[in-house]
Amino acid sequence: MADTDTKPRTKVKTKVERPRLHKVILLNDDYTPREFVITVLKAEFRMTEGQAHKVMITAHQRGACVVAVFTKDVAETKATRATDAGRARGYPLLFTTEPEE
Ligand code: TYC
Repeated sequence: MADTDTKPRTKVKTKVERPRLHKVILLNDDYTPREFVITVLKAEFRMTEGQAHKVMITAHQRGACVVAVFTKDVAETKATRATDAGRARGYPLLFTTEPEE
């Protein structure tokens, strides 16, 4: 029977998935000064003046703009910090997060 011996054919396949990324979204409002929005984008998201201006204008014109994508924790922390920076100055500036895809 040596010729007919078979080995088990079951293989354990480990599946590793990348963590889903989350978008940070800047929402427009009628009260926060444009310059302040740019200041927050530069401070919290390490943007250049030019990048921050482009994102601010896009949110201003279209109502919202994706700022960047991060892991869930980082996205939520940055959105909260940026929103709080506006609130500390009495502005209704709002950053939200949502999963990508
Ligand atoms: N709409 C604001 C104004 O006219 C500026 C602004 C832009 C506020 C983008 C929020 O996400 C924003 N002063």
